Amino acid sequence: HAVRPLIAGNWKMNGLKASSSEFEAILAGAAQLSSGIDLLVCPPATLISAFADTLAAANADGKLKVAIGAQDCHVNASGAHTGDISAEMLADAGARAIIVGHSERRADHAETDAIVRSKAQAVWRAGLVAIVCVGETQGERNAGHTLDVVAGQLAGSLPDGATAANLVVAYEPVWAIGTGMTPTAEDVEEVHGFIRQTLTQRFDAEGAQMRLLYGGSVKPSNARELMAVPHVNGALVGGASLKASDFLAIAAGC
Ligand code: G2H
Repeated sequence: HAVRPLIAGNWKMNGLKASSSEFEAILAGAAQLSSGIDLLVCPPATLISAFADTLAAANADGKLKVAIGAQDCHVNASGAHTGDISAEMLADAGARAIIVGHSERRADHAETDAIVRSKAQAVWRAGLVAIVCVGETQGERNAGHTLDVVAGQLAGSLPDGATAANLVVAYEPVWAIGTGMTPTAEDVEEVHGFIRQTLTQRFDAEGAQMRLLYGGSVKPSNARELMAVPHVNGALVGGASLKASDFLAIAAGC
């Protein structure tokens, strides 16, 4: 059966308490969307608790298919790690999913595949869904190494025990992030088909059902084409997720 689409917004380091009005606009719009699609909003950690309260108040009947997520976590549950936040804390604040291994974390914080794998396990330990990001740089693509790079990241970053319920994989070509450039539908199809094959080989029937998101400069004007590509089961949206109308327009095109 068909894989249920997910549109996830990654707010990155954007958003203050005043941004709750944008989140309320997302909730209002979500009520008009098809019930066959899931939305996830990943604000900065400072806003998770407040957004979770807002969501709970707006969704007493459970009809809105909207959840709150986080953008990163520490590998440990607690301890002497000044400034870090654990998956358990994010779950306690109201997060239901955590992005791990975003290319900005890999680049800015030297996160290796092994670290990303440990973080994904931490996400599961807290009972949440791990959204693991992979993707090649421009140089790697130009050199023809895209599939090798993605294969290495999948092998190194995904723990054993992944299921369609606890793992989402996001393919985000690094050169397409925040640049306005996107791969062609054919290029996305090649990589997503390869990821699906790899996941199915490793995780059997679960791999066939895992959600594969495309990320990198998704906006209302290109979402419909990208979301129609085989084995694209939704999007991880950065810049365009900050505006409720754009985020909702992307979801409507899914
Ligand atoms: C890729 C994406 C969200 P943007 O990082 O994860 O960001 O849509 O701004 O390219």
